Amino acid sequence: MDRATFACSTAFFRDYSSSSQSAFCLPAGHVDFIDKVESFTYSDFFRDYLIPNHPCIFSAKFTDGWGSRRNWVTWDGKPDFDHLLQKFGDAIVPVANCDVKEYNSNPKEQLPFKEYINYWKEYIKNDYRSSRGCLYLKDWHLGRTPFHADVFRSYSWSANICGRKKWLLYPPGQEDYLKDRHGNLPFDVTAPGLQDKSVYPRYNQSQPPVEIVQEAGEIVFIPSGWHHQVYNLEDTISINHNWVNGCNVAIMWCFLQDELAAVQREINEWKDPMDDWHLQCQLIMKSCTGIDYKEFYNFLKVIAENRISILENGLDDEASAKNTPKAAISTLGMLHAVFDLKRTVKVLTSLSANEDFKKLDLTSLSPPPEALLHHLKAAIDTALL
Ligand SMILES: O=C(O)CCC(=O)C(=O)O
Ligand SMILES: [Fe+2]
Repeated sequence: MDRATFACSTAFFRDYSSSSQSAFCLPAGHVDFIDKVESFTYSDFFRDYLIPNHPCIFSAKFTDGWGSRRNWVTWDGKPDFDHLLQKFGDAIVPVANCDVKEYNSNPKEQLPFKEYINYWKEYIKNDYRSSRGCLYLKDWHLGRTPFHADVFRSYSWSANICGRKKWLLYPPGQEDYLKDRHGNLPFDVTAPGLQDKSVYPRYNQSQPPVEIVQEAGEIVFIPSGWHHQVYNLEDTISINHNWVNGCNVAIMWCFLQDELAAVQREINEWKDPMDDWHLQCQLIMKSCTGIDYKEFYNFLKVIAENRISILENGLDDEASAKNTPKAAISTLGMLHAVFDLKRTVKVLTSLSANEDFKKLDLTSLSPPPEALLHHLKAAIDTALL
């Protein structure tokens, strides 16, 4: 990260002290297309997309050198089943049935990859029909995914190795208009049922989604908290990755607070009779979202210690040779580490002061939050000297 980007990113959070970046709207429905690799830097991405939380699409030139684009795809742009079988045949993979709805998701089973590929070949031969329904290999995404925002409100990118996808994107906040009268999100945001005002009372106030058609080789960047629904328009293989950094860690923290509040509302009537109500709320939250407050503290700690060690010791040869997370953050530069640490201080301060967090048994946390905060602040001060 360069100095100018560090300065404007720090100013952004100072001036707006905002984690609800949804206020920064896109010009209606427009998504930037980034064509050239050479003239686009990580600092450009950070300043123009990560900080304002805006989506964008990277051209296929960005994935031209990827081994998967050469090796997993036939000359005419189709999945290379023989190659994939040879590479991954024995793997056991999670497969969802897109034709069956279970709560707001699809039921999943574990299948040998071989069996899945046999199914896929048959499905194509049979004109995209099967008595087994439309099966979806979750990590490589076949079919259509229900409407959702990504885990912990993280950022994600999704690269098409082959095939095409259609994305429907809603900026943060729009999902409120798409909820039914019980507060549940729809499974399919295009279903005619959403027009029924007695079920979806605020649907007519929602904006139409931002629509993207992602071609082979292109990468779509999905910002934090943008709800989306995805269709495979052809036989498609994609690689996706989710991540959190200093720009969206406060969004993650807000999300966790909202999740806990929802659990508390749900079991409010048990508050008095139960001694360990707060602990139970954390347990339920963990089973719904995958993380509780103490684990979130440890998550912040790992992020912080990794960056502090880079600021204090630089990058040792071993870490750089091993391609570790420490090496990755060091590639982004010292200023990125400082930026992330400053944002971590903000979130850690809020977590430490949070009443629900303070009610938990924090004796197992090492170091204790105050000590970690102190260490963080000292590392930032030294780095900025
Ligand atoms: O590519 C897809 O099918 C959907 C990917 C997605 O939205 C996700 O994995 O969160
Ligand atoms: Fe997603």
